[in-house]
Amino acid sequence: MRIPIQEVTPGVERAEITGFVHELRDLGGLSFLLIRDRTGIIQVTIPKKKVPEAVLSAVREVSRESVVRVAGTVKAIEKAPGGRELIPETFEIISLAMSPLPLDVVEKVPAELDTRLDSRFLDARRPRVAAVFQIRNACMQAVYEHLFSAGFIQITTPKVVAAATEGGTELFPIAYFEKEAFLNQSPQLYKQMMMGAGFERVFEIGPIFRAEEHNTTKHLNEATSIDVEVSYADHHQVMELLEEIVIAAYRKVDTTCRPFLDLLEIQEFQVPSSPFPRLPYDEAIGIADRKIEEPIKYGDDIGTAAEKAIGEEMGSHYFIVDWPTAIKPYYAMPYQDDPTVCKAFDLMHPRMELSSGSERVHQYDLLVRQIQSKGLNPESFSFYLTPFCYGMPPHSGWGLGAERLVMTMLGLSNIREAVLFPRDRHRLVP
Ligand code: AMO
Repeated sequence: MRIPIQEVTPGVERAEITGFVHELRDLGGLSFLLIRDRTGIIQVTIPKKKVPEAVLSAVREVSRESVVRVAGTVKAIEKAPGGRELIPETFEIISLAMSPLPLDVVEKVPAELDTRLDSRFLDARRPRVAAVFQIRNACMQAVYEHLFSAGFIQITTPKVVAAATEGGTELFPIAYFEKEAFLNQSPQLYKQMMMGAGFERVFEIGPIFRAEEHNTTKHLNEATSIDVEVSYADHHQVMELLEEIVIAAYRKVDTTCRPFLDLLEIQEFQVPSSPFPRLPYDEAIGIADRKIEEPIKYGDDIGTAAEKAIGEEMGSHYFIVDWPTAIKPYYAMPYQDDPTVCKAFDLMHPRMELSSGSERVHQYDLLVRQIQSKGLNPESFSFYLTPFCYGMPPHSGWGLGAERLVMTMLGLSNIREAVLFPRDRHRLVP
């Protein structure tokens, strides 16, 4: 019976393993193969005079990255990876790999990201690449655990929709029978409607689609958003929840992903500590104004240069709070004493924005006015607005980009490294 390579320890007598041929070396009387499965690598040593002829002919035929099954005796040997080797009695080629490979899995030949993404299935066989996705998995596990244990209900909302969420731009139109339809930018309207349904605490982890034209290292056209909405909570309370979730993800990686962090050569992995500073928007603009060349003033969006300058000053995770109402979406709740400022926040990593959220407008009349003030037509939002007429609890929430969380956590230079099959301006395949 096949066992994971990691479980073949020097104390085991016999083992059967399956995996990919990582490396092949022929030294005359001896052949060495490294076999890799998702748990590790083992050396298979073939003393040509001592193994059956069938083993020898299979080894002569096999190529790198073929899938094989090997069974034999285990010997402790210091020099081999894991301090053991396998001497085969049987060697079966399950699936022969063609040569040459489109991509070198052992990374002796460096490859451009584009080439790697074209052959992602091979790229992801690289332990260092697989490590990123193991870590992403640990992050998502931490998020699920935290939300489920806090009593959240996971929901699934439509990705094919009739209207924009965040305003009229950045939408992908799709063919939907005889109707006009789009890919959803955010579950925003649906998660808010579920507050109207009395669910009180919902979350959704799913794709969001943004038709951003520019190709950057931190934008995808299809991203994964961790979306949360909470009734009877104000913006402070959901900021605390967001902080806890980010810390829970870091902590999970810190405690369960050491070998993967080692593969990525991340020696110093720091779990951020709470509370994250709350930096008012006007102070953030002040910092940017002092540090960057291009002019920036109150009411402007915080662009990449400003984001970088403020991030350098802050040094670790922080929130930008109290945004001008004019530059946040219509659903963000204005302060009563100064409606030009709203209860919206962005969670920032020093490198970039990770999340935005707010306390929401839950009063029908105010919401309609805010939609109009953004130059949008309330009629196209009637399905969303109706629940606000029949008893809507006050509520708050946020959306956190899963890829940006992983990218900033691991110091990846390009967001595409944190997605298996990224979608960008030029990439629709694989
Ligand atoms: P926002 O549009 O700021 O807010 O998106 C929330 C978070 O999602 C991630 N994100 C992206 N990641 C990669 N590529 C993209 N093109 C991209 N767009 C967004 C970011 C961002 O911070 N409805 C609100 C959330 C809310 O208020 O609940 C929203 O969608 O990490």
